[in-house]
Amino acid sequence: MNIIKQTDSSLLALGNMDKKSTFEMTSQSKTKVSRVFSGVQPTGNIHLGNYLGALKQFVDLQDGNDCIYCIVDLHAITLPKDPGELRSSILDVAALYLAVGIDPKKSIVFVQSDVAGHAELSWILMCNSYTGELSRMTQFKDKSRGNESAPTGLFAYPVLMAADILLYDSDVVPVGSDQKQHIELTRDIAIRINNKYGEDTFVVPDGRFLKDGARVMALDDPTAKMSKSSENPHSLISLLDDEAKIRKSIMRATTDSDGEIRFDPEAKPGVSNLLTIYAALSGKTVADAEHEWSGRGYGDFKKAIVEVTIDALDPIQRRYAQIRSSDELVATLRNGAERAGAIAEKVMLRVKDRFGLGSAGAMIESGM
Ligand code: AQP
Repeated sequence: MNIIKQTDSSLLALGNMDKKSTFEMTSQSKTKVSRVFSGVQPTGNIHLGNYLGALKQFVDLQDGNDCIYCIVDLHAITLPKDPGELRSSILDVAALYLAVGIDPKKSIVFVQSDVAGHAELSWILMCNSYTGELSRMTQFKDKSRGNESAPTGLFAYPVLMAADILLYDSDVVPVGSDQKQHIELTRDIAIRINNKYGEDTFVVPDGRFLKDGARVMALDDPTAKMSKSSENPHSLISLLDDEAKIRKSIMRATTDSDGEIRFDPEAKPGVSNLLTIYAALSGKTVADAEHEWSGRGYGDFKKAIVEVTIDALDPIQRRYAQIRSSDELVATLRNGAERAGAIAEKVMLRVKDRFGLGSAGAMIESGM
């Protein structure tokens, strides 16, 4: 994996600096620090899929890496969203980030629309991506199905996601496996632009997907992924669900009629999904969980999943309640936006220079 850091540059110092050194990235193979970037949409309460596929990775990666975690509110408006609900969801997701263990002293936590570079870079990338490749994105196909007037933002949001990642010279992007196609697109766009405008225009990032938990399925339909926007509340477990809701959703989860607890996602998607959830929340491997429950009944298995889920979510919910009502939350986000904005500004200077955009390059060109 590339370990790439940028040289310091600022708009103020621009006129006095050599053009090349101002915008070049320098490879610092001495340092082991990787830049990590990821985000979650404030489109509703974070569920077990988001937690096990993405958030747990965010927390694990904090030590020894340079992590930036974003609440991607610009993505949340690709489908209509009530402004009051959006404001509240942004704070909910931010509080949940901190409650699961993201430490703002170690990681940058901020709201996407607080840093203008996301939208700005998105336009530049949009001009270097093709309608054909965007039409092939399965999430667009799923979300626009049957909608004759799907918003353009729904079509273009994978490019915004590419901008989110490339704006921070990110090396690693921890996500669930539903995002594989979008990470591939990000890499394709970065490589395409690097080939045209200079190899060091963008860092080409790698996706990071977990072996277990990368795709948690809906409890009512284990052939579809667990999703915030599901209409059936019992298809998911939100991190903020109370005990009664957790019990009800898990006890009524779809299984099958052969009564055998075995990991086989093709033949037994419901049971395999429950094994994945049980293993991830109890800190075991799926193989160990399968061994533990082999020959036993679905009823007892589901009761055990209820218990491990309640045990795992209880401390998160307690921390969440404290953080969500504290004044510190907004201060943390403001501070995060400043730190993220400083990194983004440097990358935008470099990218605009490569493309010949803006007055900064013109100032150098004219010797000012
Ligand atoms: N079911 C899942 N299993 C594992 N990982 C998942 N992720 C989402 N669903 C699962 C991962 O969570 C991170 C944040 O996702 P997001 O909120 O940005 O968008 P999403 O993937 O579209 O999630 P939802 O829950 O399905 O939201 P809606 O319904 O609003 O579209 C990502 O890393 C994602 O991979």
